Amino acid sequence: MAKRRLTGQQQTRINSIMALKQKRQNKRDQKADAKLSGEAGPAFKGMIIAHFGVTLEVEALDGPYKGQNQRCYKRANVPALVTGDQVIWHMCDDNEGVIVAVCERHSLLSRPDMRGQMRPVASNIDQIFIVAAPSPNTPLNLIDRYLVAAHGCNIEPVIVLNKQDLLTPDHPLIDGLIEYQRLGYRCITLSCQDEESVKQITALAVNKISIFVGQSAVGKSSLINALFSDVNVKTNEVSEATGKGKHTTTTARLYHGENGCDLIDSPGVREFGLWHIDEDTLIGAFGELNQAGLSCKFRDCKHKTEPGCAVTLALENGLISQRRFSSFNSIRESLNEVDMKNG
Ligand SMILES: Nc1nc2c(ncn2[C@@H]2O[C@H](COP(=O)(O)OP(=O)(O)OP(=O)(O)O)[C@@H](O)[C@H]2O)c(=O)[nH]1
Ligand SMILES: [Mg+2]
Ligand SMILES: [Zn+2]
Repeated sequence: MAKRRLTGQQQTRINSIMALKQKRQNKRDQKADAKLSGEAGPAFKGMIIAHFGVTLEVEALDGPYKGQNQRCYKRANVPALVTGDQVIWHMCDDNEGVIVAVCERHSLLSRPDMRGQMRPVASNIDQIFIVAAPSPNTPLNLIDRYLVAAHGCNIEPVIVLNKQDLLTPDHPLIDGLIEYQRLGYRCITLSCQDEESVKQITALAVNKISIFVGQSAVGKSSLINALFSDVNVKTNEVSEATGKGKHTTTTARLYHGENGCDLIDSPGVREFGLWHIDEDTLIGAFGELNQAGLSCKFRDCKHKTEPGCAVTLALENGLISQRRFSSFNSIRESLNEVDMKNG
């Protein structure tokens, strides 16, 4: 996790980029307001399928356009919208829609932006598929970060190890997954090249909205392609120069499958800042530490050098792994640092 304190110059630059973005957004919102200033037709329910800088793609959920995707703007008084949002919209004379309200969200996955402000990623999600792969290698600490984020927004995580065909028998992800399984997390191993193995996803996704998250090039879009024969999402190889992905997917998009299996493909991230998470949520996400910590002598024990620390004892006895404890400490240390997201 690359962390750096921002210099004054960097902060000013980020502020001016964000101000420019806000100005553009205001202009677009004003456009939507102007559209609706005339006669507004009937209101319909819709769902945000994808979000493009200027417009949103909305699937009509009722009325004469039911099942169709409609390009829409949003009114200025409507908060930032994301894929998965349920909205109320009107059709305008020029065949463009205007969103006038957003319905209450039952869940929201967010992450901090460059300025540390929370940005929603997708809403109304029931399940997060954390996609990992041996190439580009997914560090176990990144999986831990996603597990913390999932815990923080109360969404069920599933760890998906993709590219099984590239796994060597001694790869650290294998032991990592054995440990996650032992801790009670649902884990599946598959390869997009093996149709049968990919069906494990559909079996877990019936009547749910699920999202694929993970680094660039771990195969999130390839999974969508493997699962839906009628879609062909753009995919890209790992860069030979950097060994990293090329950030092929640029916007989160929802795909409908059979049996109410809705899957959201999302852009790859290199890092997942967690400074919106407090220490209680963090330790809550590390269930084994949380459990052992209940027996510490001091209620506010930091599990560092305190006497009577049950976490230290559990570490010595091998009940908590050194790897997870180090991961916990590194996330704890990063909670208050300014992070640069460059995913
Ligand atoms: N060997 C192997 N390659 C795979 C597998 N799944 C995906 N790939 C390849 O991995 C590369 C990256 O896949 P993508 O689906 O574009 O990855 P992504 O996670 O969507 O990446 P971003 O959109 O950049 O976030 C492509 O070249 C795929 O063909 C797999 O199971 N095995
Ligand atoms: Mg992709
Ligand atoms: Zn302790």
